[in-house]
Amino acid sequence: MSTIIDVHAREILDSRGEPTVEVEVILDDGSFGRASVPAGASRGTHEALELRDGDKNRFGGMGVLRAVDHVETEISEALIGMEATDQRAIDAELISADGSENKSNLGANAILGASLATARAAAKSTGLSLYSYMGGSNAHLLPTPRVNILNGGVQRENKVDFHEFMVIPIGASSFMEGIRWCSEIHHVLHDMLVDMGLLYGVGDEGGFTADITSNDEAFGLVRRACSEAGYTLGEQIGLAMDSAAKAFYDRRSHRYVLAGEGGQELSTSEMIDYWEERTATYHIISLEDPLGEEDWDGWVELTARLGNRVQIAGDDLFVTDPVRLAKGIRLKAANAILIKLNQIGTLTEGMTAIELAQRAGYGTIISHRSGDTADTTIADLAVAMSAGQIKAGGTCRSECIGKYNRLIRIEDELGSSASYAGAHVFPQWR
Ligand code: 2PG
Ligand code: MG
Repeated sequence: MSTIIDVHAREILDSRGEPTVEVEVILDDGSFGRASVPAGASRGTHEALELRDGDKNRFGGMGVLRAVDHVETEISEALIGMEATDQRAIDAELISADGSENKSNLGANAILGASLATARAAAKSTGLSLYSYMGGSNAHLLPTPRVNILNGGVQRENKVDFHEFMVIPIGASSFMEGIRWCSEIHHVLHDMLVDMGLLYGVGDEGGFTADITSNDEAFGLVRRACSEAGYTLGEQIGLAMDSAAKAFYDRRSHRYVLAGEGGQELSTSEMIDYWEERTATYHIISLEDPLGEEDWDGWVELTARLGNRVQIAGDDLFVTDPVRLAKGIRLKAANAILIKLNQIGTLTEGMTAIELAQRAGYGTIISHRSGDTADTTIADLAVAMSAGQIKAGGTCRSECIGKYNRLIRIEDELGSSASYAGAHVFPQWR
């Protein structure tokens, strides 16, 4: 048993060079925990509030000094003296110190930093690896990664409507083998794009950005990269999409407007037809945010039509919120959820969302954000909760690689006790 004796915070930079919150927690036995908080760019409307200073003279208004100050005052006062291993009590205290619906008083960035730094200090104090501290002695399941390979959507410099094209090594026998396959495909796609004169560079999540003029061209390039790398689509590799449909949904006309389809404007049912066709043609085994975040009827229809063969994951739809997830479960909207701790603000609430999803038979995907840091907590969380899937960006850029490397180390540490989730977490597809 060790109590918190000190809580500190500072502003550091994230992978986009924007400021973010880093928190350090010290316990009376000398244990130390540090955590930093990521930031999204394509965000759900219902996410918890990320507190920014708005002072245009610093970081163009993106500074987080107010959040840092909240950690050093209100949060520190609330947590000092508390037992660090009592994570539920810690998080309950953080939620009550904030007192708002969406963490808007102290800021979800301040709160999450404190929540995770406490978990890290507590794990240190117990002498356990973070995943086994959070998940117990049976934590052994390495997640199947969904690895970003090509970017479009709001980050695009091209006509590709969809935010992320991902490859999933369903047929690998270990996490390490799976990540190797993805890295090989990444390099093949790189060379293809260079040869074709299409490469712009790498996007925020580690996938390539390229001079591509239609969505089908993008699907085709990814498919070709997989086969040129020597992998069979639908057997060894499945494709996954995060279309982040909010970005191309016109709220006034209720139409999906696709630049990469010659400007076509599709109704919800036509958008579902589109996904039905593309999932079959390109071996897409998982669709994330295929429809807008308030198109609940559309999600229900899509799940009824495709949900028996495709994983349908809500990110902006659910925003890691157990309340929105419960609505989805009731309506039979989607069959999987993205878990992003900063969408909800505490470790406990994130774990609650995971448990609720698992009890309802929904898949769980632990996810990074497009602005991230070297913090690798999500890798441990994926193993701790037997989540079965992780999304941490491409196989390049240190903030992405750090999470995959952490999983490589966990797999190594677990030795013969480790299992790889592989295709088992896609029951719809098998
Ligand atoms: C997503 C994420 C991560 P962002 O939409 O799933 O790729 O992007 O962090 O910008 O929301
Ligand atoms: Mg998403």
